[in-house]
Order: sequence, then C-alpha cells, then structure tokens
Amino acid sequence: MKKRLLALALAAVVIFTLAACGSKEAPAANTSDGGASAPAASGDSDSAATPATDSGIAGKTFAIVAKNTGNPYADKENDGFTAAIEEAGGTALVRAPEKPTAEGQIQIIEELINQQVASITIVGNDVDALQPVLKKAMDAGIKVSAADSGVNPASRQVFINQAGTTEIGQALVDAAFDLTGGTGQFAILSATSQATNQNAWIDSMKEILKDPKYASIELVKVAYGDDLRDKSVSETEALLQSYPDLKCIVAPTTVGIAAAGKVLTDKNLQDKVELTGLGLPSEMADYIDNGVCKYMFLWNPIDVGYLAGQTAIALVEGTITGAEGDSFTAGRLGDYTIVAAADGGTEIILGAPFKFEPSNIAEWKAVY
Ligand code: RAM
Repeated sequence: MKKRLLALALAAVVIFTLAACGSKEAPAANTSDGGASAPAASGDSDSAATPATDSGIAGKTFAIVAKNTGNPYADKENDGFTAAIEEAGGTALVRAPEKPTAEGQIQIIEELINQQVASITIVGNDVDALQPVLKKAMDAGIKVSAADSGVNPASRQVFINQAGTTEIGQALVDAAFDLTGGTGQFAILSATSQATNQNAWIDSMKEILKDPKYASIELVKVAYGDDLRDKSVSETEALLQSYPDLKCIVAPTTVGIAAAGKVLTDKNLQDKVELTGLGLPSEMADYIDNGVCKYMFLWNPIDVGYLAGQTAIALVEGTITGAEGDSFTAGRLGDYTIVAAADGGTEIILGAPFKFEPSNIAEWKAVY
C-alpha cells in the first residue's frame, strides 16, 4: 500500500512538473509567411529590456524629425525612437513639419542646432536639399543619422534602413506580377515625388521590371498622393478613370495604400483592380479581410524607430562613428553591424520585409 501511495505521489509530481514546464514554453512563433521571419513583436511593454543607465546620455536631447505630422506610421516610428532614448535616460524630442517638404524640415533643423541637441535623426523629405543644414549640424558637433527615408551620404553619418531596397522592390514587382496573373497594366501610388525612400523603391522596381520575366506587365503611371489622405484618394480615382484596364495598384506608402483600399472598397472593385504595397496592419485589416488587398508587406515601424534611437545613442556615446564595419548592441534588438549602402554611404538594415495576409493580419493589427 505504502509503495502504491509513493508511486501515485511520484506520478503526481511528474505530471505537475511537466505541466509547469509546458506553461513556461514560449508562444508559437509567427511563421505563417512561409519563409520570412516574423517582425519582432515589440512595444512599450518591452521597455524594461535595457535598464536606464547613468552614462553620458542623461540630460542630453535626441531629436527625430519625421516627414510630416498626421501619419500613423510615423507615430509608431517616433514611439520606438522615444522608447530607446528614454530607456537610456535621455530626452527624446519628436518634431515634424505639417507638410512633407524639405523646407519645413530645414526650419526645424535650424531650431535644433540653436537648441544644441546631441543628435538629429532625419526622415528625409528630399535626398539632397537638406545637405547644407545637416552639414551645419554636424559641424556644430551634433550627431546626424537618417532613418526610414534617407538623405545623401554627405548629409549623414549612417542610414537606418528598414529593409534592403532591392528586396522591397523585388517583393512589390513579384506581387504585381502575381496579382495581375503575369499580364496587364499596373500603376504605382507613391507619397511625394521627392521622398528618398519611395524613389529608391520605385527605381529598384523599374530596374527589376527590365527582366524578360516581367515583359507582359506594364507600369503605366507613377502617381503621387503626397502621403496625404485626400490627395491619395483623388490620385487613386484619377488612375481608375485614366486607365480603365488597370489590373493592380502598388502603393509603397502606408497612407497611399489605405486610401486606395477605401476607394476600391467603396467602388466595389475587389477582384477587378488588385491592391498591394506597404501598409500598416491596423489600417489595412479591413481591406485584407474584404479581399480588396490580398496581401501586402511592411516591417515593424516601432523597431525602425527603436533602432534609430539606439543608433543615435551609440553615435553620441562614441561606440560607433557610422563607418562600415562598426558594430553595436541595439538594446532589445541585439547586435547590428554597419554596412556599405548602395549610394556610397553606410547603413544599418533592420531586417527583411514581412508579408501580411488573411492568415496573420488579425494578430498584427493590434500591434501596429
Ligand atoms: C509611409 C511613409 C514612410 C514609409 C511607409 C511605408 O508612411 O512614406 O516613409 O516607410 O509609408
């Protein structure tokens, strides 16, 4: 009897231990993309990852200058930037002009120079126009990096790139090819005609389209919605009117793709005109659910901002100078090495673009 009781007790201990171990297992990884790794689930809850330090960061101000106000994608990027700076004990300053112009950013940067901030992270509205003011900032001892949308190499120490430019171009061309069934007209709905990141992706797409594989799909127009909702809506309507045979719209901007999603939904054009591009899951979930957008791509904008913040800290602390081969630990994102960029400057690449589709959109729409 005693033996039986002992055996029962042991069995209970084993079962309890197994159950306890099971409950500690990490949640299933998001692998529904069939290859691409899931974007790191991040957010404010991660802010405990790196404790505040009493390094040379305390009391210093780190500024980020976004393209313009009123863009939910930029809000997420700014949140990530602010989290990185505050984790380290610094002060984050988020600035943006009302309209996505170089002029508006130049005025803000002049103010930041006068304010003697420690670093400026610029999300470029123009590749060359900011050079004089950014050089002036660097001459004043301010560390300057670009994130999301670059500026030319003379205007920055390093660029924080959300994903490889050619990788993004390839994903978008392949999507247009797939969604048109390999033949027919498609158009691009971009942000402003000067936006560095948009133009780099569009140039890359045009280069990839020269491959004979894509000979039967035709890029008929690049339209510019200026990352403004109303203009993106009217540009989408103009595309539909000018190109009655249009089979697909590729919008590599979160503002543009959401505006096009609304127009195509309102006009009941699902399955007639396909939509893809780069979109925020939170804004695109309805259009993925209703079939207007079968799939799209993006990265984690919170992480782009967080990596930009960590890079600014490493520049100010002197861990890196922005030179090729420099490496540093970017807080909860781990280690990064600076590499050569296609424009002759240097960059840090966050990761690969991630595909959002019906199977994973519900999970991500709550995150960003
Ligand atoms: C818009 C902006 C931003 C870009 C995303 C994809 O919000 O143009 O710079 O990275 O779309």
